[in-house]
Amino acid sequence: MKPLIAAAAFAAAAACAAQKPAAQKPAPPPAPENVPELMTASSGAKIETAAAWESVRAPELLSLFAREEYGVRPAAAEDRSRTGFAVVDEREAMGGAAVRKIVEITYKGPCGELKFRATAFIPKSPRKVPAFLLICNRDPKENIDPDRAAKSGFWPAEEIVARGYAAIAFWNGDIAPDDRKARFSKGVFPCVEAASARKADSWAAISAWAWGASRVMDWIETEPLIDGAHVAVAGHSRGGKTALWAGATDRRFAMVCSNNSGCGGMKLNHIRLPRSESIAKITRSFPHWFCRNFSKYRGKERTMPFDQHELAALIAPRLLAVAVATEDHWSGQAGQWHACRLAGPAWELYGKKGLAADEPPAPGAARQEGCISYHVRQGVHDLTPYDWERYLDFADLHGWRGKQTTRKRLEPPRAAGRKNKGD
Ligand code: GTR
Repeated sequence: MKPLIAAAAFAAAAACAAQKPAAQKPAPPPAPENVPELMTASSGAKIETAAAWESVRAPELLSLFAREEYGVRPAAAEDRSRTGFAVVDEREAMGGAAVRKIVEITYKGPCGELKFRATAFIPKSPRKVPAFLLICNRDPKENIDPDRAAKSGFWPAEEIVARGYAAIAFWNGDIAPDDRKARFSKGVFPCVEAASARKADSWAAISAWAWGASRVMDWIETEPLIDGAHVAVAGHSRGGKTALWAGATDRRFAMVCSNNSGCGGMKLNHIRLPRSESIAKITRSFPHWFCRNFSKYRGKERTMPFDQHELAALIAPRLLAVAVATEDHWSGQAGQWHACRLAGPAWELYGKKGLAADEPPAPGAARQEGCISYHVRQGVHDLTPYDWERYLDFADLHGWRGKQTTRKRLEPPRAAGRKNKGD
């Protein structure tokens, strides 16, 4: 550009900028409306103690979410005697910083058999280590490569290991395809029952993926290098919805990390957030994620009898870490904040605090003093090393590395193919 033209262009741009109104503070998000009462049982009884929560309210909420949203798992899927596992490969990895174990999990269902694998990088340590289990919903070759030829910020396994935690991952597609066309004809579903047996409340993909996380946990519990009492289940987006359901249905997970989980995850429905995903949109685009019953609530977000703060409450008194991103409006950030806030009374029954703040933290900051960690990342819908750092900080803050039980000695890696106890 010639200097004269450049100067003219600059002057025009400056004039334009001068005409623009001063940047306005975004309007505060709307308040939730008509939110179902967390601490009132369906009988009308008020829930005032942890005992009443555990014997009455939590079980009824769990069955409500199963029947109306994620689907009920058939008894044959829950039958632990049908699952076995074997460490099929074990070797030193990450330049000697970790032991890598590849575990093959076998489920022998009434109608067929499913095999899938999980990869674990376990830091070398004189003590058992806490762990993060990622439900990976992205391309496994690029994101959870067991050989580490491909590395991704979605699962920074080296960094997780360097912080003293085992990094474990499996691919959701190995359990049930994330494919609306295949629906329930592949993966674990046909191993359990015939498609003709499906009902309006039958389990769907999110429930199947969460089931996969629990089967990996079956192995983790027996693994001598890992502290099974300190295992977090983590997931992003559809994986975040899955991590929440895994934590609600399986209390062995001591922490749930819900990353940008949005609608059907941590987003409250009883709030008007027009830029975010609705139940109508999600059930039309992803009919294979939820049970058929969930479609009943299309357009009924503000009147439906349950909501996602009650799902968050099912994690109490354990740890829950929720992350949103500034540009991820589709996930309804304000709805995620309110769901966490409204879940607080469940932790209070145990003399604990849920969120330790009255307002969402500024982008780049995290609130982690309570049992619910909440952070806002600058940027788009994603799971990044920044998010992982916050999850690891939260576990550190709650003493996960200090709470390990001492192990006598670090066992040398076993030969490949050697079977584990649970086969
Ligand atoms: C979107 C979907 C969201 C979210 C996301 C993802 O298309 O609308 O609910 O789950 O996919 O999983 O990345």
